[in-house]
Order: sequence, then C-alpha cells, then structure tokens
Amino acid sequence: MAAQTILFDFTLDSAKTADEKQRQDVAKILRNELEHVFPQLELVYSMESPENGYFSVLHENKATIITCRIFQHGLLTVNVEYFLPAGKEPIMSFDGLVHGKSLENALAVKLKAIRGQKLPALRRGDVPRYFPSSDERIIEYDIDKLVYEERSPFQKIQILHSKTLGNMLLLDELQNIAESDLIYTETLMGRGIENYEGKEICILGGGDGALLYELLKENPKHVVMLEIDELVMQACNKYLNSICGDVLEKRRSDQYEIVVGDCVEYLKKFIAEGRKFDYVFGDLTDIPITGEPVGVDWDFIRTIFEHSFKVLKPDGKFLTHGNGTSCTESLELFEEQLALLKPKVKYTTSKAFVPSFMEEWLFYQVTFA
Ligand SMILES: C[S@@+](CCC(N)C(=O)[O-])C[C@H]1O[C@@H](n2cnc3c(N)ncnc32)[C@H](O)[C@@H]1O
Repeated sequence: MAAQTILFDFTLDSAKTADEKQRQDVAKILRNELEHVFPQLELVYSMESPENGYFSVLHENKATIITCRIFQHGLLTVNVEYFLPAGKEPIMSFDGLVHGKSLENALAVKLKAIRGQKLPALRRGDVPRYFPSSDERIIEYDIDKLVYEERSPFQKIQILHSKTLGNMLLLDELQNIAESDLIYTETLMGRGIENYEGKEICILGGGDGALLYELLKENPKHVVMLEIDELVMQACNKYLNSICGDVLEKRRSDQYEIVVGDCVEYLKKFIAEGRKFDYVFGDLTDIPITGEPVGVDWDFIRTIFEHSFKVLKPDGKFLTHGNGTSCTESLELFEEQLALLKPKVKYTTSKAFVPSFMEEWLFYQVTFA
C-alpha cells in the first residue's frame, strides 16, 4: 500500500521549447501520447509563462494525477502519481498494466527527444526505503519490514529489515550498521594489523555493540565503551544480536564496561584522573550528539580529537571512520582538523566497501608524530 510516483524526463532541442507556440506544439504531442495510455485523461489546469515555460495538471478518473512541465531550456518532465492499494497490480512496472518504458519510448520518438528516461516508481507511505548516501544521493534499500522505531531524547532510532543486508540500524535516517557489515568493524579496528592482546581500549559511541563484540575476541586487557543513548543499545541488543552477541545484554564483565553518558564528559573525567589507553576508537555517529551547545559539528570533532589524544599513551592509536570516499571535500576538512592538533599527529588510512552504505568508506589510524 503506497503512493507511487513515476518520473519521466526528456531532453529536447531547446529551439523546440523556446517560445509559447513551440511549447504548445510539444504539449499537444505529449497529451496525445498520454491519452493512448490513459484514455480517460482530462485536463485540470494549464499555465504558460515566458520565464517558466508550460505547466499542466491532468487526471484520469481523479485517481491518477499527471503533472507536466516544459521548460524553455529544452527539458520536459512528466510526473505520474497514483495510490496503489495492497494486493493491486502497479501500473507502469516491468510487468504492470502499462509498460512505462514503452510510454517513454513512444514519447521520445514522437518528440524527437535527444534523451529520455523513466525512473522506477518511488513508493511513499509504506516502509521507509530511501536513505541518503554520504554525498546525498538517494539510495533505495530492499526493505520489507519496519522492525523497530522509537525516538530517544537524542535521536530517531529505526531498525529495518533488508532482504539482502539483514537488519539495519538507522539513526536520524542515516544508515549506521547492518548485519552484513562485519567488514566495517574489521576495517575500523584493522583486524590482522593491530594487536589488541592485553591492551586498554576506549570506545567513544559504538552503541550497536559490534566493535566491542569483535574487540573482545582479540583478548584485550579491558575495554570501556562510552555511549550516550541507552535506547540504541536496547534496540541493537534485541534486533542486531548477530553483530553484537550478548555484550549489550551483560553491560560489564572483567574485560569490559559500558558506560551510558556523553563521551566528552567521561573523556574529561579520564583526563583529570590521568587514565590512559592504548587505543581510542571514534565510533560516533557521522553527526555526533553533543551535550554542549557548539556551533558546528566540526567543533565537536575537534573536541573529540583534542580530548582523545590526552587520554592516549605515547605509542597509542586513535582509530576512527571518516566518510564516504566520494566526499573528498569533507575528508580534506577532516584532515585539516588533524593537522591543527598539538602535539602533532600523523595518520594512515584504509578503505572498505561497506555493503549497507553501498559506498566505499575511509578509515583513519592516527598516532602522535
Ligand atoms: C551506532 S554507533 C555506529 C557508528 C557508525 N557505524 C556510523 O556509521 O556512523 C554511533 C553511536 O554514537 C553515539 N553517540 C553520538 N554522540 C555521542 C556522544 N556525544 N557520546 C557518546 N555516544 C555518542 C550514538 O548514540 C550512536 O549509538
């Protein structure tokens, strides 16, 4: 059960859309072709302006609404929208009542378009399935179930089931981790490269429990995890068990302790106590939650860097995720912040294609220079 929106666009020679008369001719061809597919088509409204071109709204049986725009620059867009009740066949799917591709083809030929395309139907109003990539492209997931949804005092928490990725954790509509993503955790921790045996470790964030669970397999001396959101841990304990085992259920053992609170406050406390770690992990959300009213997210990232290096042993390492490798400007800014640190630090990077991000991700390994 969802509203279906099917988008078509055509690039035309701009000489065919430059003036009102030409746009009217294009609109006639368009209407003719649409009538082959929607025989009961009626015009509701049309408008023409020299600055904005031609615009019309049509409907069939008041159920399917079609909006058309002809921009004077040679672009024609057609949006078809209708509501699909549960159990009914969609129109314009590959095997729907009307093959959307054949409409695109007929229109492209009749309009002598330079280019035409039909996007698959956007489905709105049922399970959430569209989320942004790090560079704000729409990614459509094969979600078949909303498993969990709550708002904590800090963020909106969703667990969605994907047919291919398993359960996925989304925080404020950003993908964090899925059952498919062991590679994320292994690349973040440099599995097979770093030796955690007998080491003291601090995790900032990490509420899904996956990093803690994997680190404990490497026999560290002790891990303390500082996570602000109790509800994230409860949800992951219940629905992401395959990636976190029972670490979020137990909360502490001889080898680890989970503390619920703002990691910045605890880092300050550790600095005051002179507590030091071999490894500090930044496993915070891409836009971390801050208890203090700092202006931009970069202030928080700088705070995390500064405080983390104050609790690191001289040969310690700060390991963190960066961003999608396509976000070159944001990664440069991130590296500029590292360059500002005193005492000076140096870093290496590693990359992994993270299945549920559907992107290649960059990870940082930072040490004192
Ligand atoms: C779930 S982990 C995973 C990060 C990750 N894999 C990603 O893609 O961004 C991130 C956690 O950082 C926590 N977090 C954000 N800001 C925090 C803060 N100031 N102190 C402690 N935890 C924080 C969030 O509550 C969240 O559970």
